[in-house]
Amino acid sequence: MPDTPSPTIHPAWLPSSAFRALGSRRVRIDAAGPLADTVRAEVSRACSLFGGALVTPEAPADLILTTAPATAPAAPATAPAASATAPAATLAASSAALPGSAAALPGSAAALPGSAAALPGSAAVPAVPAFASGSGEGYRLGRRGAATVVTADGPAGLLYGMFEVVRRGEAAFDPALPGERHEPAFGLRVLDHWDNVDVHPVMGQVERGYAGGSLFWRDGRLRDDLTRVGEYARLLAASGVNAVTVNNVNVHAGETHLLTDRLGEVAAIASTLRPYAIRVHLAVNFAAPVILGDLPTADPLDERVRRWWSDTTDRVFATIPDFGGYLVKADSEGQPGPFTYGRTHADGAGMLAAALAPHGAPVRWRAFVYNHHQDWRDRSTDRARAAHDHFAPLDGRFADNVILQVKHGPMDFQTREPVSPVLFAMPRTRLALELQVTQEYTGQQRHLCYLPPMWSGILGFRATGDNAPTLAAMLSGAPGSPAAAGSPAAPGSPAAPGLPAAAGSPVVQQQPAAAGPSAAASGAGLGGAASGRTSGGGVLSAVSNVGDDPFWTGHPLAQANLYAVGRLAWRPDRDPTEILDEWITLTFSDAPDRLRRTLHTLMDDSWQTYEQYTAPLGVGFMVRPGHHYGPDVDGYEYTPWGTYHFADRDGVGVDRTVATGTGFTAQYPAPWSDRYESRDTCPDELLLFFHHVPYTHVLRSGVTVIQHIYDTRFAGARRVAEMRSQWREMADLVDPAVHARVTERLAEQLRSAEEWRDQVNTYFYRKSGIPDAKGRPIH
Ligand code: GCV
Repeated sequence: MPDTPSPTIHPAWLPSSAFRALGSRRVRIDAAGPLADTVRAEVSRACSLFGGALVTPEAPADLILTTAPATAPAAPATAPAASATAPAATLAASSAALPGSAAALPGSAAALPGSAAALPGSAAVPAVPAFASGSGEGYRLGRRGAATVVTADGPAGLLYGMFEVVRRGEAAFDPALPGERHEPAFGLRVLDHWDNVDVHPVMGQVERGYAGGSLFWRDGRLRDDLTRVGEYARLLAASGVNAVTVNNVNVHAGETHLLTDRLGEVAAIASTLRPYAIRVHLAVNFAAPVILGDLPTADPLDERVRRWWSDTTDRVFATIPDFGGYLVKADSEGQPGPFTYGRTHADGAGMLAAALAPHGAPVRWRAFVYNHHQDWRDRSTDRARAAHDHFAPLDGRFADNVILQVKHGPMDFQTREPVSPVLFAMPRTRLALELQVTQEYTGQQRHLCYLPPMWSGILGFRATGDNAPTLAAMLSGAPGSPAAAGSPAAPGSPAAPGLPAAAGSPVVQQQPAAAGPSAAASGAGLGGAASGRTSGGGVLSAVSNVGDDPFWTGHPLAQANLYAVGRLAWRPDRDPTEILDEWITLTFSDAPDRLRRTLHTLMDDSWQTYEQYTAPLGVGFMVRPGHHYGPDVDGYEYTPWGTYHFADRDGVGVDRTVATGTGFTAQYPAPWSDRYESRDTCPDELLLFFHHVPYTHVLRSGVTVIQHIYDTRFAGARRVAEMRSQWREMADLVDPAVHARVTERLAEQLRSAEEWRDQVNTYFYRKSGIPDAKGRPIH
């Protein structure tokens, strides 16, 4: 069936108007190669709209985009101003380094970053894994004479620097623009798509997708028209993402063939993404040698199986020379894995790592492994413990190009969870943090829920004490980075509304005072060292929230979540409110103050609002089984999935203490093991995650657990009603289509919030028999 023509596609954070400042200037591009061509095309499109011009090296320029010679020393902070009219050396970037060009990429392993030669056999982890690092992504931004100059480390940096100029608008041309060095904190910034090629009978085209069909696949095959994929690449590059996984981690039978006979479809996507420096990754089926290879086994230690993976991987790279790597979900929720053969996950991952190593590419191996055949009566089995129990003992046994990808919390992308202890338990293993942009448990893009405040708390968590490095610094291999120096909040923070920041809790350390849009990225000047950051290490992955919906994300305001992932991957210590502000400026260019203020009012605290009317105090789930939308307090309580809240007539919560519970608290290093162990020091917002407490337990806020449940449910639903009225007032300031879609979503959010309020309140009223102290109606 041919693709149906798409309705007008929303430009998201790249409307033409965002290019006004750049497009009205004289712009010189001193670089060559495919990515420079992309930049040239962007600039010339902008200039044709706004009257500027691409100029020759001899002509005066307002903006110079140039690629620094690889061997050149960093320009000093106080470099004497050079004439903007002086011809800069036109640098033909080395084709071997051009991620934008398949043709330019040699098949030879030696020429690819992170080639096998660079992979030490030892288990010790170098600070910056070469294969995780996009090459030449950094750039310097500053003034030279009368011109603004972007001096990029390489072709990708040129692209990122150009988008930085777009973001800054007129401010990029301020004669007082300070010199700044920009580099991504995370080298690999990847969006994982849980897109199925064949429409799955239960999960549909996109598993946990809330924005229509897949951008890539439709009814069992690659879409005919990949224009939209190209637009997506452009948006992602402008936010700072550099890789995309094109299929679901649950790799079904049809999708397994993408690795071999359907590889051409993946190559077509790769070609479409490449002009924006985005590489493709593929989720692969551990049992592929059996399904595709006519082998009787997928045993990772069997020579035939290893050869099959090695030959197959060689063919992948022969077809897609800049292929990014594999992603694997093994022995999890029914997926095949090494346990079938009595092998470990280090054995399984090691087999794929060996196949990928000659090509300098990694396998991301997911740590989401747990028993989904539990019995709620068995209190000794705790799903929260599972990833640590499985993987921590394997630390040091993973090959050097294995990246263990860990969900941010120990359960499953709940609205509030502590940070997964696996992230601190494996110092000799490369680890990736996995976030979920698609709002599976956070309102499914029908509810407005701006997630970066949650992500900032995770990235800023200091596992071994208040002065320890942040998680972001640990993962990005930059303990001395600005990310390590100032932290936003820790897990369980910012404090949930109604809960004060507790003394001795992980809650809230302020951003460094100077954390303006460019503060931490700014060094004392232009020098790379001045930034204080060793960049390029580490991996930040996130499950995409995009589909073929005209607004990309179903809820137009959910675009902000997608935008923010890339921005946080560059600067994990950015204030989420600033990122939101930046997104507003781009998306609603020329937004009057009234609109900007209202968007902040609606979005800044929307995650906490969502938390207020859904499952309380970190206990999680309470959603309808299967699709996970809407309330069902006991929906998962007696199922085998291990997601229990254990509410009874006396109390609620999961006892995960060492003293009397599952012992999960011991998986954390001190001081968190101790803080979580005690009810007195456990942050209130995570209390029910770690403790089973009576309804009359008094929180730090001074109210009882039961009263907190009532108060926050009422407050959350009331807040959504206010949000709806506030948005109504914006009708004259917003594109009618956007206004209508958000209006419709807010109506559903209010209906759902009231349903949550009533179901949760009535459930706990009936269990506890304790009435609301304020006498409000409980339905
Ligand atoms: C892709 C949760 C989701 C599943 C998802 C799984 C995972 O369990 O509900 O849809 O599967 O996480 O992350 O693998």
